[in-house]
Amino acid sequence: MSTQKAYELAKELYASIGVDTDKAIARLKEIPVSMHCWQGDDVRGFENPDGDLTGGIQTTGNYPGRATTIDELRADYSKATSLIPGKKRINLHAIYLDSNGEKVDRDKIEPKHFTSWVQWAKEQKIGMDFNSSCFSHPLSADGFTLSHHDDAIRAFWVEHSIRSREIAEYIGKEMGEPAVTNHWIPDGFKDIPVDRYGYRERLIDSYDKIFKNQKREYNLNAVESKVFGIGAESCTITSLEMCMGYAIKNNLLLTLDTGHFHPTEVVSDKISSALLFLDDILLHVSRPVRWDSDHVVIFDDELKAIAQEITRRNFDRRVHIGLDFFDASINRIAAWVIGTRNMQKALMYALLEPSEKLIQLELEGDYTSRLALLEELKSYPFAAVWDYYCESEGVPVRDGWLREVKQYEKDVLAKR
Ligand code: RNT
Ligand code: ZN
Repeated sequence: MSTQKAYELAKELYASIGVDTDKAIARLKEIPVSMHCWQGDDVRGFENPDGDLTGGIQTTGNYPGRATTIDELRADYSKATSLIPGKKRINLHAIYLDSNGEKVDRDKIEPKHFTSWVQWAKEQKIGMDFNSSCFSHPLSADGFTLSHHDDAIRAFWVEHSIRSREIAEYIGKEMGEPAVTNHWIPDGFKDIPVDRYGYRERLIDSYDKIFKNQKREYNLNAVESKVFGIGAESCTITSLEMCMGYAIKNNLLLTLDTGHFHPTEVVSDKISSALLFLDDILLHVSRPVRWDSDHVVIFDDELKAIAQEITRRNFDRRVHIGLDFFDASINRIAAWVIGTRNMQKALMYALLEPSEKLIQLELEGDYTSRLALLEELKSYPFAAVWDYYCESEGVPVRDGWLREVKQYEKDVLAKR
């Protein structure tokens, strides 16, 4: 059956429960997903690509064909985006600077190191987001950056973070829409600390210096919480309370990473609370497997629940969707395509709900109908709508994209 024909049937069926599939598609088209650059090269960047990845995060696997130059990363990234419908944004870390081979330390980075990225993003017709990089550096080797007890080291990371914020403001100004900049730090203790307060007090002092004079018209700053890291199992300085408290008080965004909580906690339950106190939040959609393992995002119940929390109450603009996974054991372009398309698929699934009707049933206390409808919706033909959307966006339908990735692997990746 043609994709078009399947869509017509699905459209009719959804219309019978009051869902307009054309409207759902139009809305999905406008929801950007920020695709992280770091899936393409195992979080190495171009400042010191042969250095170790530190900061309590880890990529495992050695699938061949990793991008090792800016040109390779850009080529791989645009191969991936050519297979993904809708609006995309590239999420860059500061260590992906283009310095023409010159060694530029973190406290010396400038907008000029990112002009070629801006140019490229414009050509690609994608948005841009940014991140400070407070890891994989000799001055973060003992596990502390913005909360460091050594004033000189702390000042180094404050300077790096201020420059990152300013670069992001330059990017937002150039691109004509604000960038979203995430500030994640690895700071934490392997063993039980005695002065948690002191470290957190210093972190606040650093944050105050970094965000003073922030220009929200060009860039939105976000602080990312985390429950633990490798080597920081007993205490992370950026706990949820720290980041949420600071964000509320200082008009920042809170970053909720799906891998940064205890295994039975879910981000889908946190979005509504955060949005009652904050204008915007940033998501790092990932897939933790027993720990913050950063597996590729799959189409699971929690992903759908996150999408539903966004769409049911029309938080499309207040929730900035970023992805954060890094799997080096499979084709990296496929990883991007699978994870990003799954995020969009989950949004499509959520947009095809009769949300108002469900909310009404809940208010009436008719939990029987609420459960019945939610369960029946699971076997409605949402895939026919998704396929039609892909076709109308000019990207491969269903697994058609895989052939292209395999071909690219043969033609390009295998020759690296
Ligand atoms: C680490 C955080 C952070 C990083 C990226 C590279 O635990 O999730 O977001 O994954 O910034
Ligand atoms: Zn993250």
